Amino acid sequence: MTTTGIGTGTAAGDSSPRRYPVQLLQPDGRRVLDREFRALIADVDAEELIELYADMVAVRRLDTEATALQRQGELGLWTPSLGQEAAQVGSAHALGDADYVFDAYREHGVAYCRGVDPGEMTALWRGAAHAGWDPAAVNMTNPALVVGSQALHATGYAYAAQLDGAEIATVVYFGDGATSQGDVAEAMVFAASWSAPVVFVCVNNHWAISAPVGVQAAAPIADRALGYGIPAVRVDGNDVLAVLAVTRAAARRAREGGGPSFIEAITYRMGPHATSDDPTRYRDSAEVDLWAARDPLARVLRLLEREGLRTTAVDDMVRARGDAAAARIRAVTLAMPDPEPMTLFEHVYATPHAPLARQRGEYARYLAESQEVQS
Ligand SMILES: Cc1ncc(C[n+]2csc(CCOP(=O)(O)OP(=O)(O)O)c2C)c(N)n1
Ligand SMILES: [Mg+2]
Repeated sequence: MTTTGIGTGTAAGDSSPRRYPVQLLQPDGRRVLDREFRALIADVDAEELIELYADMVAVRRLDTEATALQRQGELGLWTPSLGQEAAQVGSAHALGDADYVFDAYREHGVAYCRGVDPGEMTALWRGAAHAGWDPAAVNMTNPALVVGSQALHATGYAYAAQLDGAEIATVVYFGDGATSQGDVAEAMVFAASWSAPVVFVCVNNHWAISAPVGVQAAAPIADRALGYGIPAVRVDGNDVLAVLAVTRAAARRAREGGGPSFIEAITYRMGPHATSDDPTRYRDSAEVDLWAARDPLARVLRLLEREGLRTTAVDDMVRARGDAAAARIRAVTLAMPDPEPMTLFEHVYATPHAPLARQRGEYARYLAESQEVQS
């Protein structure tokens, strides 16, 4: 039996995941020669490394731009992904088009890598639509704002895919705080019992709004998965290569009928929980500084420099990709038409729904009255 589980071990009887997270790239850009996991990224050549870096930079740029759009009054809310780019880009690069992603509300980087147009990411946060993109076009759901609910949706989807004979992985992202939700626990019970091909990616960014991870878990979160009979691994979530490696292993396991896996990606939310939050009220700046030194983008750049891959052409390409993402998200957001207020009630239920019909009537009367007052 292995201690890391994913890829080689079976679930039942595995001892706990190894305590230290898998790491293939140190903060100073030096590679870690981990025997078990480096083999999983042996094919990642110079071109792919540069791609990973360019995507991470683009994701940071579009996230910064969206945060600015919110500050300028163009979005109601935004959930920054600053600091979590490696966890998102590394895991997304491990997936194929046929795989399916269920996200929470911070996975803008995963969406970008799935091919979601940056311009489609803001409709929800502007209040201009119930959803921003067509999930079927990219095999990725729109953000789930009910914490942990997507773990159940993903497990059901994975189980259905298995019944259909589809050899795909279904990947679900949720936070450290979400692991305290019954939905996540129930999803893991179901996934283990039915051997559903789902990859649980717990993005442990150390905070659930103002609650530190220590109040969600007295022991490593990954340990919990073993209690359900699901192999688990902890990974340095700021290391794009390590995240790519462990997600590849878990996704392959799912596609090959090996059942569920659990990944705990240890990272840090560098920004506020959302643009409505002020983290200086509950966390120490020394902690933020500590994590700034582990910046996921800086370490890939150092690797590129160490391996002689950073050229002016690479810098130009990376900058251009970031600029394009930022320009796109801004232009589409500003051009987004305000919806007709009554369309709020459309596409909520497929069948007639009495309470919704009552609310629609009340809102129509309210709009009519407010128009009379204005005229
Ligand atoms: C069921 C439910 N309970 C509470 C909330 C309010 N809420 C929104 S985000 C959040 C914290 C979630 O933290 P975590 O799972 O660690 O994800 P992160 O925001 O750090 O990415 C809470 C409590 C909610 N949206 N849904
Ligand atoms: Mg969190």
